[in-house]
Amino acid sequence: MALVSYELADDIAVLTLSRPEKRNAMSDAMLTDLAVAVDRAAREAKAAVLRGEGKHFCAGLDLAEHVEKTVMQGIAGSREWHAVFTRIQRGAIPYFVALHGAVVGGGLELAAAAHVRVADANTYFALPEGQRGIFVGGGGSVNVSRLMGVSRMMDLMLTGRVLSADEAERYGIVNYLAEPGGTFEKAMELARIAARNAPLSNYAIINALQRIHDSGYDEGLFFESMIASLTQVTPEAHERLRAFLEKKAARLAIPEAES
Ligand code: 1HE
Repeated sequence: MALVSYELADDIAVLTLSRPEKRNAMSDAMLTDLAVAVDRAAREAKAAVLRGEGKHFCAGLDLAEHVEKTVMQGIAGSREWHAVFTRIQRGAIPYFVALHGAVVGGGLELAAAAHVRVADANTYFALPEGQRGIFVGGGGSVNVSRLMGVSRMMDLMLTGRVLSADEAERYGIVNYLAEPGGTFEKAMELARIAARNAPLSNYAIINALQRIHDSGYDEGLFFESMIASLTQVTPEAHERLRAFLEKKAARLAIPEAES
């Protein structure tokens, strides 16, 4: 049985970490199953939702598999996480992650590789690598620090502090706080919205923005102009721009002002 189950619902791939008895701890076999599901989603879906079965999203690296490893085995394992998570982060479609319960260690690294994170009040976050005598290895030093900042990440790793969902929202980890138990529905709603975008726009958003941010000012602007032009010349863009001018496009959903 796959440790990551896969369903396709109206162009949305739903990937579920399915090892609840071990709190969805990421074993080598589960990482392999995740890669298979991610590659399938890239072929057939327009957006994806990632979630965890049971009480928690993910308890991080399967520590049972990592008691005795050589340095080279450790490096190879970490590079495998990077390879799979990169297929999410810089792949073909946007990922919305529905969080609940523990989002710990490698679980937070996985959530940080997705594009939009939804949590509820019962979700909590931690990086207990220091307590376990190890270090982040699933891209966290790059991706988690980008979201929350290096100083906050150091604090979490040094102290093992557990962040609440509210704090995680303030830290830039959480994009949306849903009703308790409602993170999957919220993530699906967001994925359906994104799936209606032009695929090339979505591809540019998930692949170009971070690269531009990482590059110099001049290179960033140059790169942006190329992508802007590339998206504009597609028939899909012509059709969408014309629909707006002919007043056939959906209007912006402007939030009502609070009285
Ligand atoms: C595990 C793991 C795991 C649970 N590897 N087996 N991650 C951590 O340091 C977090 C470790 N886990 C926990 O702190 C807790 O399990 C939770 C707070 C997430 C959940 O608590 P709870 O009470 O719901 O579950 P539990 O009773 O602690 O665990 C249930 C079973 O899952 C139990 O196994 P059992 O055979 O005794 O039933 C646990 O041993 C097992 N389990 N978490 C292996 N992580 C790429 S580098 C990334 C580096 C990291 O991720 S470091 C952080 C690792």
